[in-house]
Formats: sequence, structure tokens, C-alpha cells
Amino acid sequence: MTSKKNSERNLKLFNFPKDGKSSKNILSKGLFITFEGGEGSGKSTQCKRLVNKLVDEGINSILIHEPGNTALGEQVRKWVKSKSIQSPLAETYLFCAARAELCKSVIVPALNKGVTVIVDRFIHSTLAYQGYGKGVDLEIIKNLNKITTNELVPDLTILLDIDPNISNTRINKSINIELDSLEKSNKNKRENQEGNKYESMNNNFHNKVRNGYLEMANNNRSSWSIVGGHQSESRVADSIWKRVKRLIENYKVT
Ligand code: ATM
Repeated sequence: MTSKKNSERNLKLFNFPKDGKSSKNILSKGLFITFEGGEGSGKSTQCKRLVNKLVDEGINSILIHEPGNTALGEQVRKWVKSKSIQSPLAETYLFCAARAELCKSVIVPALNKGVTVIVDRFIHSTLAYQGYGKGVDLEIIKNLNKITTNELVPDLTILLDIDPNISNTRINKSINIELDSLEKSNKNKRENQEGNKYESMNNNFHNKVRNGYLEMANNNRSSWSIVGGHQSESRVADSIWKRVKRLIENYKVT
């Protein structure tokens, strides 16, 4: 009973219609699209662009970000981004706990209402970072992913692939711009308060993560799309939209 109440409250946070199917929504079911990629790949910007485009096209959509969007998820986010955790397995469990809560209280209820859900990171982040990057057994993570999501898998996963050398340069540039504007406006940005221990990890780690993503995508081309994250923002957005449009054609209400 409590969990139903919680999920209703969480859904209200996203401000979408109580019954997605009865409002202007050209899809017969909510699509589930996930974005994956390293830091500085432009993932978050592209997620926002896609959700805006979907809404413009008459498709009820929400954007969520892992870990986050639930009380537990926000705590896990703060914790994993700023604190040192010695055991990659412990880190795996934290991400899985946040994901289980997010699936139960936000993702599944939204999909059941016919709302399309875009998630910035999902199960493949744990495989890429804790598995390929930090050596946790991939089979353990696959099993945990199945359990925590109740076997929910994305209709499409978009990988924004970028060489860690290029993304590091981008991150450093944006940090400098942020610091400049911080000095001017004297504002605190959330990222600066939290810190980001992942950004300080070496290129060897980020290359392992990247290669892991590429291996998963290449082994599953029908449900993955690899887009070069080094391209201009609008070129990346165009490639993503082409792929998503094809997916939408298969699910349109006839
Ligand atoms: P962002 O999604 O805001 O980039 O940060 C979340 C960090 O958590 C991200 N850091 N980097 N780079 C990747 C990391 N992460 C994992 O290590 N495993 C996971 O399962 C998830 C969802 C995120």
C-alpha cells in the first residue's frame, strides 16, 4: 500500500497526465530508451533534446537520471560521487538498490501509463563501470540487473561513444567556464559541491569502460545504436532522432 502511494507521489513529480493513453499520445505503449556513455560524451544534453523532440511530436515522455529521482537514488548519487568506496561489489549493490527503487516507483508505473521513459544511464552503466572498469564479475552484475529491474530491458540503448582523451578536454573546458561564472555570480553548482571522483580516475579506467560499452553494443546491434559523441551537438541529435523515429514507427497507434 505504501509503495503504491509512493509511486503515485513520485509520478506527480514529473507532472505528466494521470493516464498517458487518454491524452495526446501517438504511441500505443510507452517506449523505454536508455542513454549510455562516458563522462563528457554529451549524454545529458542529448537526453534533454530527445525528450523535448518527443514531446513536440505528441509523445508523452519523461526524462530521468540514474542514480537519482527518488529519495534513495539521490542519497546514493551523493554518496558514490563523493565518498571513497573500497569494494566495487559494494558500489554495485548501491547502484542496484537505487535502480530497484527507481524501477518500482517511477519507470514501471510510467511505462504502464503509456508514457515514454528516457533514462540517462541504466543497467549497462553498472556492467561498464563496475564490471569492465572495476572487475566485478559480469555474470554477477547481469544476475543482479535481472533481479533489480524484474527483467525490464530497454527498447533501445543509445551509446554516445567518445575517446576519453577528447571527453577529458571537454570536461576541463567546462570546469573552467563554470569556475569563471562561479566567480562572477558567486553561485554554487551541485556538481562542485558533490565533487566527482569518476572524473579523477585515470584514462586506463575510462578506456576499459569505453571498450566494455562497445563490446556490449556490438554484440547487440538490434537494440543498441552507437553514435559518435565527438560530433557536433546537432549532428548527434539528428542521428539519434533518425534511430528513435524508426522505433516509433513500429509502435504507432494505427
Ligand atoms: P553521471 O551520470 O552524472 O555522469 O554520474 C554518475 C556516475 O556514476 C558516473 N560517473 N562517471 N563517469 C558513472 C557512475 N555510475 C556507475 O559507476 N555505475 C552505475 O551503475 C551508474 C548508474 C553510474
